[in-house]
Amino acid sequence: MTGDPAADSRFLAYVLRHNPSAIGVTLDGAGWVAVDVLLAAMARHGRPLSREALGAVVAGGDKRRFETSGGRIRAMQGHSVPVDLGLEPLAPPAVLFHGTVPRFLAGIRAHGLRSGRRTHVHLSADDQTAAAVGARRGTPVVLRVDAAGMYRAGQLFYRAVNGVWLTAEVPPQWIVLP
Ligand code: HQG
Repeated sequence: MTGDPAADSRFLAYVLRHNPSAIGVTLDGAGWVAVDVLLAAMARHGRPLSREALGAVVAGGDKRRFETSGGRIRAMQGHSVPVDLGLEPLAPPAVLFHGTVPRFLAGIRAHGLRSGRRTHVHLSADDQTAAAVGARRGTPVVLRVDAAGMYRAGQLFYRAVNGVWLTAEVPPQWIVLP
């Protein structure tokens, strides 16, 4: 690996959310893989990572993406491979935020927020976090979502360990668009 925690974190996110077979590992139904198995597979695929470097990635800088338990590791959220994270549905705050960019607004107006290749739409508890999510792609636009209304209408919400809110989709009527 690079020894650069940000780059290591991005590569591990790719493996543990989207493509474990890229380094020949398999996730269990909840997204876990043994740390020993993961590190051996990384070394075999020309991306050796020390336990210490993995610890730095898990501790995270500005990004906490992974959790460890009983010698295993998984991504906390963001998967496209089907996993059951075992999160309990939870009542959301009245308003949640979604950061996006202007070029997606027409699609969002027409279809609402869709999870795309991920298993869930990602929502933030505050507008600054949502702005940072949108800024990954350009000038951010922050949308407000009537989470309380959706919840009353029966839609399920989950909160990942790192605080990201997850829901299957957000139909357009629950979104305040600019
Ligand atoms: C947009 C990062 C057109 C949506 C962040 C978004 C986050 C639509 C993009 C996490 C649409 C999907 C997730 C529609 C949604 N028409 N565009 N109907 N519905 N979109 O990356 O929320 O670095 O899958 O607005 O911190 O940007 O990965 O989701 O722009 O928590 O750890 O389609 O990724 O974390 O993009 O980001 P994504 P996201 P990590």
